[in-house]
Amino acid sequence: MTTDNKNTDDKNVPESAPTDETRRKFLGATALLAGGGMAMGLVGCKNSGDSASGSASSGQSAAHGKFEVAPGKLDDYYIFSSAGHNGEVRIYGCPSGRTLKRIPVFNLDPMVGWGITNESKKIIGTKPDGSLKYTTGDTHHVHGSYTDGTYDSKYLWVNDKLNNRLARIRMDRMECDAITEIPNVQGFHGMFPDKRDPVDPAINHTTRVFCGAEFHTPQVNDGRDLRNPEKWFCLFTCIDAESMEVRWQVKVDGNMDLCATSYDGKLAAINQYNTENGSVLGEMMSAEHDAVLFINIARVEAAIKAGKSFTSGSSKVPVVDGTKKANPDPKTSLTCYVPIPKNPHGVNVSPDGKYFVASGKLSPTASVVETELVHKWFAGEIKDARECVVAEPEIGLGPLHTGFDGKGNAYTTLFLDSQIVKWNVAAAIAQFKGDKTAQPVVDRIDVHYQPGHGYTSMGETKEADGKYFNSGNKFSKDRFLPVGPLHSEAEQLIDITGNKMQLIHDHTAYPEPHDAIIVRADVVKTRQVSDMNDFPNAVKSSGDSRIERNGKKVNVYLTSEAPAFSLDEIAVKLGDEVTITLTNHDKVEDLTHGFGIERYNINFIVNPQETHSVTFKADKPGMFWIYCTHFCHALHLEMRSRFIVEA
Ligand code: CUK
Ligand code: CUA
Ligand code: CA
Repeated sequence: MTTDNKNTDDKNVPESAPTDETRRKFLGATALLAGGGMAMGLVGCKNSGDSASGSASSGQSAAHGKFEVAPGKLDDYYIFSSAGHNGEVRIYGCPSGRTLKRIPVFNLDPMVGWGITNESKKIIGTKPDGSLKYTTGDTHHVHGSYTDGTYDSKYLWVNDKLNNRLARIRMDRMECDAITEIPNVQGFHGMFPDKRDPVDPAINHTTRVFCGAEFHTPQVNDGRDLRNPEKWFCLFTCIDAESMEVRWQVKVDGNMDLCATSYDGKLAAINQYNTENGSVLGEMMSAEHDAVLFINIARVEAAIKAGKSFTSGSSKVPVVDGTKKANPDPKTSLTCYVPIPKNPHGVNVSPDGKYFVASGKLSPTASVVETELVHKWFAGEIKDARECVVAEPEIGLGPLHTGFDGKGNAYTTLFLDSQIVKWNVAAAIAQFKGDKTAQPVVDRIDVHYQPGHGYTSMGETKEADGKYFNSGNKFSKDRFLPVGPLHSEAEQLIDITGNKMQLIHDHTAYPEPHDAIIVRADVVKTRQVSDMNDFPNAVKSSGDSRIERNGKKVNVYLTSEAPAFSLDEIAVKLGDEVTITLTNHDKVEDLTHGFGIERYNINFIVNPQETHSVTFKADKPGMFWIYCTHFCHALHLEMRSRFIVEA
């Protein structure tokens, strides 16, 4: 129990949690059960001690009060988090852990009308009959656009592992504005934007987004090779950051899990846990080493320019061959496969750009790959790609993801040990070189329980500031009030400013977040009131309110201004196809109106100066109240209109 940071001024904060020991024992006894049938889970939770660090610091911290964000005060950081199979992106405040916003992306959300309005349906994509092509997704990784090695507050991107799409969120509005489906892949998991152009140093911002794919599939997946895994393969994909069009793909050996990019813009790296190309568990765990795959971006684009590409199926996207067989000479190779033990997970870049770190997952090690040596391998100056590994410290069981503090330390989540381990990269390199006195592990802290991702404040940028580490835990068990079989997820915020890590607090998260980034609040510039001109279908004045008929198609134009809609009645005929376009004329920040039609399943909002539209069939005769669903005014309840459908 570390209490050197305790705030004795705050009497509300307990100095220690009396139940802490109980909790750890509880975990020890139940870890086997929690692991269920998972082979990894059976290893359970070692009550780890390390000669370099003594026993792990644990449980509650008296540091909590120091980080309290008092009422009326604002957080110092945003956390942009994926939501897993809920399909959305979430924004938390840091250090408070307060949920600030949920951004619907691949899911449906009646609060904002995502998947209901015509504008959102167009972004999600529709079938010829106008219904949504997909209504569900699985988000894992959120990353921001870069300028000069740090966030520029323009875009966020997030992957959909389920339906293999990349979505973009514009950060001024914190809304999804584009979604691209990737051809010929399944299990699109890792995603990372580039940080600058690989050839033109003047382009120092993100212009590409890279996407890995975990699952091997038949190429083309049209019914051929259904049970011939030897013919299946994975494609690495590059998507244009602005147009969101797929630029190119690379055929690779093995699979692709997480993704990271170098600060010089030249490399994308992906950890591979299935270099065996196995299709069942035993096959995927058979090799001692898998790999971190490095893609040489400039060479891939040159090969495509030179016409050395092919296409697959109905996709027009150029594909080049990045397999080992097709690239025997490092000096011209599109790819470099650096051997890493064993079924590695995660790959993260140190803020100085010098190292890529991948965790062993089934090996208790983290592997440090030096960027410069990868460049040397591509230059033909190194024979064996394994020589790019400059450290491989033993850090604990089930290592997954690593964050950095910008001071030379790495923080890795240990899924099986239920710990975060802090280790020093330089010490790990010295140890690897043979220095027996070097002790890479600096500190350990217990988390509750079994962390997946962990990430540091600004840690994916050159401005990593070493203030916070957030641990995204996969099991919460006894940490919160029970709410039935589906538990809340637990995220734990850790103070990493000192030599020893200090737990600040737990906050809940609706299942189930994966990765997130912690972004300094001053970096983020949002626009709080829209410009009516940004909406091409805006109803510019309440005087423009009208109902237009064109055969069976009826167009309704109206406005909202608290506490009234501009039309008291919207009358159509049974069987009409009705499009309602609503512009909110209120200019006051936060003055949002909702638009719901009783029994017609229509429900969306318009924020100040925004326009949205819905199209539906008037298939029930009668009088249906339209009402404002979003509390806006003392006369909010009176803010109504009527939808009349004449038989
Ligand atoms: S993966 Cu979740 S623990 Cu989808 Cu980022 Cu590593
Ligand atoms: Cu408008 Cu409530
Ligand atoms: Ca493997």
